[in-house]
Amino acid sequence: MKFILGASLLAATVSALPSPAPPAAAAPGQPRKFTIRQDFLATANKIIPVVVGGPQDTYAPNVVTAAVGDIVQFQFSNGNHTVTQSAAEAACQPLQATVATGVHSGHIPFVDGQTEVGTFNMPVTSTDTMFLYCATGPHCQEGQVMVINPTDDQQIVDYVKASQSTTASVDGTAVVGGTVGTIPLAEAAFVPAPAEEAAPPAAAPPAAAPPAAAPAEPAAEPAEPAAPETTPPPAPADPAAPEPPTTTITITVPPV
Ligand SMILES: [Cu+2]
Repeated sequence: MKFILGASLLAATVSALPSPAPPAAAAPGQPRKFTIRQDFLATANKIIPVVVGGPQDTYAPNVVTAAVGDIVQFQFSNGNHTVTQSAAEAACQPLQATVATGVHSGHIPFVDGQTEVGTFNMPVTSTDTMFLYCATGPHCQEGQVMVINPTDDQQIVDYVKASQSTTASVDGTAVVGGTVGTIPLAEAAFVPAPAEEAAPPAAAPPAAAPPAAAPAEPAAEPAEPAAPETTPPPAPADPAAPEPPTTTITITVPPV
């Protein structure tokens, strides 16, 4: 009885402490628990991956909602692409030409066999809507654009249409608004498309050998027409024979 009473008093003392009172030391053999603060989770910054390029020239996703403090991590897949900011009304044109803070990642390639993935980590410093495009070749005209923090669902649609109506893109210059880096391919948000098989096309020609065998069969058929060929020779032989006789006749006449 004394032991039970003592334990009750200890428990009452602990619960009366003003501090957060972490669960009293776990009894030997009991699991140790910890708690995630829900208020912290609600405000924690996030890393938001966006896959750039691949078999198609795209951003995936092409619409992102991000809070100040989040980091949009662009991960560059197959091809050679950029993340370049434009004004809403100037698709495929670098904002940094007129605003020094206009974002530009520079051109970041990815080829088959790479084990590292190029990244551009862009901290979100404002919830203002951002319009981004790829400045490589005709990618912007092909619709490789995206919007961060759109005010409505129509903005990405209008921005894609605007980009497709342009005739050429203008490249950015300096890397601005983020940090270029790499991550292991195993940690990337994408699995690269299988490499194109260059060998099969080369092997295909050898497969043309069968066609060679096919011609062999037709060759056997011509053997039959060979017989008709023997008949033509006799024909020319006939005309040759009559000619010699006529010449000899004219020669014998003069002497007489
Ligand atoms: Cu591109």
